[in-house]
Formats: sequence, structure tokens, C-alpha cells
Amino acid sequence: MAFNILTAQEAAEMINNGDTVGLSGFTAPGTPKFITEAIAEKAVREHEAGRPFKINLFTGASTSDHVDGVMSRANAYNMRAPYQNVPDLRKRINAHDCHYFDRHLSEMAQEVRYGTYGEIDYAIIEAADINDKGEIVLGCGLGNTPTYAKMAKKIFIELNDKLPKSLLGMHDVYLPLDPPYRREIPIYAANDRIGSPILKVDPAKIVGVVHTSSYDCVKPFTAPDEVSKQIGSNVVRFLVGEYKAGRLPKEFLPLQSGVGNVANAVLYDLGESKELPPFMMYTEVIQDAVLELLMKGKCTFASTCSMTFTDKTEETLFGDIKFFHDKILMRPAEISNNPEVIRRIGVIAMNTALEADLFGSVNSTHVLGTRMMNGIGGSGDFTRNAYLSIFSCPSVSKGGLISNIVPMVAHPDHSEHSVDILVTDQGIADLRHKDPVERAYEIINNCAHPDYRPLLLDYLNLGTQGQTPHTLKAAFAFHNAFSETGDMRNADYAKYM
Ligand code: 0RQ
Repeated sequence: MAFNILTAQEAAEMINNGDTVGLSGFTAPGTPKFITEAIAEKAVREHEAGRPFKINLFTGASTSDHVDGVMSRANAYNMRAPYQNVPDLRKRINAHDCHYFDRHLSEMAQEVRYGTYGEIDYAIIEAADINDKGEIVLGCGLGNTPTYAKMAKKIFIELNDKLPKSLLGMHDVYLPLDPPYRREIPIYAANDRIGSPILKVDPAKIVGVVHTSSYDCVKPFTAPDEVSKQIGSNVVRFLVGEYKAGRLPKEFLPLQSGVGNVANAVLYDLGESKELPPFMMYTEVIQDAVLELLMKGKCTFASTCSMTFTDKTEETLFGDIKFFHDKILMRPAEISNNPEVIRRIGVIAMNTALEADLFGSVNSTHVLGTRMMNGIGGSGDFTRNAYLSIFSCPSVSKGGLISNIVPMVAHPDHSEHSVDILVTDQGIADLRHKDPVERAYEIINNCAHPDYRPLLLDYLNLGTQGQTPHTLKAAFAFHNAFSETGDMRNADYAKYM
């Protein structure tokens, strides 16, 4: 091979305080795992020697402990974008130790190309294979890799021998032109290929290759609890109702599903449904459940940005990769989450809320309105443009101390204008074509936990006029009650009137 072979430590030594680094991948898969650990070690050494050392790190989405965990514990981030989900980083963000820019995932790459994030000093790219011409077979997640590779001054490759070279053909690398020259993204069905199976980079920019060996280390799921199962079965009941009523085409429509245990439970339930036909996915992440659906033939094709599989499922995939070759296609985040394509092909979007309010607005990111949880991720890309946008969450959290249905969300990520359906373990609220007061009754009666229904009805009856009868003085009585007494059931509107 024509490239310098380096250790992860030698690569990390080249990265300096203040540099901006772009990583390949999306969630843990496709994300480098070794050079970032060495950068974190360097940060610790530099800090011990009394020297500043922080970098800006851009990714496709969340990463893993090999990146956000070690880097946060080393306090090595100046800025981080566009999404994360690691407890140690969450602490840094909420303590203002890291400038976190929480961004719609489809927008990150183009904004890097527009130059608004400044220059990219290094891209670190995980690869299954590379040749002397700089032609790369990527790993199991694509993210913003094509853009970081194009914009970076220098590139490191982590060549991972756990990734089979036969991943070749499972990527669709496509970079749209930027305005004013951009044309349509020519995807008319979830399984259309529009780009190249390989990523071509300028070989002169590759400063070194680090040989690695590791699966992607996605955390295994806990078995779905009763609440997740109930939410899953309510989502499927809703979709079956829509399908039978003829409000969904007979071929069905491509599905997007968020991450987490509820999303996994929904997909398992969809797989069991005898009433829905086989379907495709047009989504940003596929989890373990989807591989089973592909094997069963219930899912016929998955367009995704990442195969977020646990190591065991990754082994199943690699062991029979030929079978999956024409059934899974990985795209860059700006294509997997592309608003134009999502609107055109009619994606059914299913995402998770932290809390929703009586009029249908959703908070996905900020616990009690102030503490960053993860970020908006791709939920906004899909929600705003979907054929049908479904949000789900448990009706209560923390054993009932928190109602996830509140008078007013403490941080709005998705407004009432984009949310069609709300689902909890209690039931389904269909918000379509309803005015704000009708929506409020639909949500209280079908989604709120019985313990909280009287309190929520009282809020509607505080006497405020107007189309949306919010009583602003009392709108956060639930959140205040939790902060002051640890239980939202103690909400007392009279205190604020
Ligand atoms: O806390 O773990 O301490 O018990 O929040 O809640 O119910 O386990 O939900 O793990 O599915 O995450 C919205 C955060 C949900 C996620 C969110 C507490 C609750 C628990 C987690 P504990 P659950 P999940 C695809 C699309 C935005 C990004 C997105 C998310 C913990 O789905 O980040 O959709 N979404 N991306 O007890 C205070 C409330 C609460 C609450 C729950 N109202 N107030 N705490 N909790 N509700 C992915 C990508 O974009 C890559």
C-alpha cells in the first residue's frame, strides 16, 4: 500500500489544540474507534502539563464511548455537532464545558460545504478496504463522510479488518451540488441507487492508515417492557386502521423509525402483523429488529444511513452478507434524511418524544426545558416532511412522578403544525384536522395517564380565551411542581393566577 502506516498514537500526535476534525460514521457503526481514544489520551497529557487542548469534533450523529465517552471524560471538546447520546458528554454540555450545536442531521454536511463551520483540518474515516487510488469501501455507517473527506485538508484512515471487503455494494455515495446549481435528488423509490458504491478521496490528502480490528460495539437492547410493548401495539393498531380505511396506498409506504427500545418494539410488532403487507424502510438507522424483518421477508428493502446492529447481529450480517446485499443500502445523512425525498416517496415517520403538550407540540431534547438529553437528530428532517408523522412516548416517566403529557412543552422541537399522531401506552390521539381544543381533548382522553387527566382538564378550564387557550402564567405548573416537590401531580395553577 502506498500510504504511511501509523499507530493511533502517531496519528493523534499530529492533531493540535483548536483543530477541527470530521469523523465518518453514523451512530457507533462506521465511526472510528482508535485514533479518537489516542486523542483523548493526548488531551489528558496536555492538560496535566498545563497546556490547553480542545478540538472541534463533527460527526454524522451519535458515536460511541470510543469517541464521545473518552473525549468528554478528557474534557477535550471545544465544539461538538450535530448529535450525541453519551452520558459523560451530556454532563459536559449541560455544564457548559463543551459548546454543543444541536442540528438537523440532513443539514450538517451542506453547511460544512457552505463554509459556515470554518475549515476541516482532518477527516478520520473508518474503512473496510482502500486502494492506492484513494477508493474506499466504507464501514457500516455513512453519515457525513463524503463531505468531511472532500473538505478536510488531511485524512486518516482506520482500516478495520473486522469489516468484510464484501461490504462493497452496500453504499450509495452521492454528493449533491450546492445552490444555485443543485438539481433534484433522483430517488423515486426507497430502493433507487443514485451514487457510487465507493468513496473516492484524493490520495494525496491521506497522511496515514491505522490498522484496527473491532466490531461496532452497539449496546444490546433490554427486552421491551410492558409499556414499550403497549406503545408498539398501539402504533401498529393505528397503522392497520389507516391501511384498512384506504388512507394508505395498497402497496403501503416506506417507514422511518427512530432509535431506542420503543422503536425496536414497534418494529417487532410490525413484523408480527398479518394485516399489513411487506414494506420498505427509508430511514436513518436500522436496528436489530430490521435484520430479522429482512430475513422474514416482512421488510423487503431498507435504505438507511447506518446499520446500527449489536455485535451479534453484525456477525449474522457478515456471515451471510450476500443475502443482504440487495436488501440494504447505506446513504449519506443528507440523502437518507433528505426532506425532498421524504416528501416525494411518502415516508411514515415514527419518532420518540420526551413530552408532548395538550395542543400537539413535542419536546424531544430538553429534560424539564433546560437539560440537553441527546439532540433533535433526524427527527425534524422526517417529521416536517412525512406523509404521516407519529410521535410516541410513555404516558408517564419516573414511576408516575412525571407526566409526559403537559399543558405546554418546556422546549418545542416539533410544533403542532407537524405532528399528526401521538401514541402512548394509554392509546392513540389522532390530531389531524382538529382545532387546538379538539386536539387537547383527544390527547387527554386517549394519551394522558388517568392520574393526570383531571389536572389537564382543569388547565383547559382556567378560562383563557383565544383559539389556543394557553394560560401562560400557569403553563409550566407541572414542571414547577416537579422542580419544587418532585411530583407533577402536585401542580397547582392557583399559585400562579
Ligand atoms: O430516564 O433512563 O433515567 O430512566 O428520559 O426515556 O422513555 O427510555 O426513552 O430512550 O426512547 O429516548 C426522546 C430522548 C427518548 C430519544 C428520547 C427520561 C426517562 C429516561 C429516556 P432514565 P425513555 P428513549 C433517530 C431520531 C430525539 C432524536 C431522534 C431522542 C430517559 O428518542 O433522543 O428522535 N430523540 N432521533 O425516565 C424528564 C420527561 C421524560 C424524562 C422521559 N418528560 N421529563 N425525564 N424521561 N421523559 C435517531 C438519530 O437521529 C440518530
